[in-house]
Amino acid sequence: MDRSLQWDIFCKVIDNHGDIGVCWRLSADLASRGQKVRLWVDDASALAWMAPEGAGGVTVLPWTEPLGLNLIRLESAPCEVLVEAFGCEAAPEFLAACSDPAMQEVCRPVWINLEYLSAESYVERSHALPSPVSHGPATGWRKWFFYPGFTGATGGLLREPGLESRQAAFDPEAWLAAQGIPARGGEVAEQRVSLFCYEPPALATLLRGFAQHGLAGQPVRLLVAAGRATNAVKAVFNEKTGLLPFNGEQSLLSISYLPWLSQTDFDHLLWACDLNFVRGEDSIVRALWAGKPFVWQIYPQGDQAHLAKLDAFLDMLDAPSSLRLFHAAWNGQCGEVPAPQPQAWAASVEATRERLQGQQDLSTQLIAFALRAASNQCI
Ligand code: TRH
Repeated sequence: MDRSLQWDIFCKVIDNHGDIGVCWRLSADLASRGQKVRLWVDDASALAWMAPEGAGGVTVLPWTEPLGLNLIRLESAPCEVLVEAFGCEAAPEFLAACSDPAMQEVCRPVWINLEYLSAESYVERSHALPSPVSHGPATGWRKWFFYPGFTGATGGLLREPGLESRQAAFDPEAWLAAQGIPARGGEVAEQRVSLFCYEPPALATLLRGFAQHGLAGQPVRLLVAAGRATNAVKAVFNEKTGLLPFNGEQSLLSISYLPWLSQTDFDHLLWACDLNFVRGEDSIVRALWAGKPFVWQIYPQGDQAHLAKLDAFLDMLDAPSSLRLFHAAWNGQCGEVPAPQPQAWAASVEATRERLQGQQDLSTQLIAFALRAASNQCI
């Protein structure tokens, strides 16, 4: 890219880790491509484990109300691209400062609303559309709606340069040993399964199945993510329904509980496993890039809108019927929980990954879009 822009990304943490997860990944990716990024976030606590080393070129600032002294930063480096993540509305005093000729003498920033990820068809129709702003200090400006997505007519997916070569050079055994995870021993090699989920109703059945039958007959090492996934698994074992059948010595299931990992190590986890259970918006994309069979627990919405989103995603994946059936059970749409069949699921994941790798990634598209729009705004 030929010009470095000053980006201001606004992020409100609603719940879980997807908001800050996506915003951090985007900020770090933009900065690695020579862009300057200020990330304004109302709760940065998760960054302590997600990105303990920070990233050169990214300044994290507290999104307090009002924004206070940090606004002064605009004087020396005016905002050129304003990104509101997931429909959050940037602070009005920030907009006021951007429209104040004393602070922002160059030109008004390109204003982008970065939307949620979906494979639904409305995404192509809505991507990159402008909307006039009709109230507040920025009345008369334009806001652009930028949709990530899975086709060439969308904004694409976050994919850092060099991701593929890092994955090709990755040594899973060394990484797992460094995490204190026992090597695949025994006569029959263990299948490694990662688990990042909310509280799926099918969890107890899945665990029982692993304990009794393993995964395709092989023993299972379950690597459980910190937080809700760990609590959900422990809750299954703590149930007062009596001893669960998989507590016996014959169990084919071994469990390792993980600490919070950095985003980089979270990728390593997905690369090291034979089957990945992921959830939400960011980890589904990482599971795609990992290229291993996966199951997605979609973030549930009150109006059930997530079910159409899940269907569209499975269509995009060209998922075989056993994978669709498993998703229905895992996302609480039906009671019967079939056994996971990663071997039958691998081909659709690999084909999708290859197709998506041929698509322009989100940061490349965002930068090109912002540069184009910025040159028009200054005319
Ligand atoms: O945490 P999530 O469920 O976030 C959700 C969803 O994004 C949902 O769509 C959104 O509407 C809601 O937030 C507000 O799942 P997600 O999106 O995968 O985010 C988790 C992030 O945490 C991701 O960036 C990976 C990161 N992570 C680590 O870095 N280390 C870890 O150990 C774990 C478990 C996760």
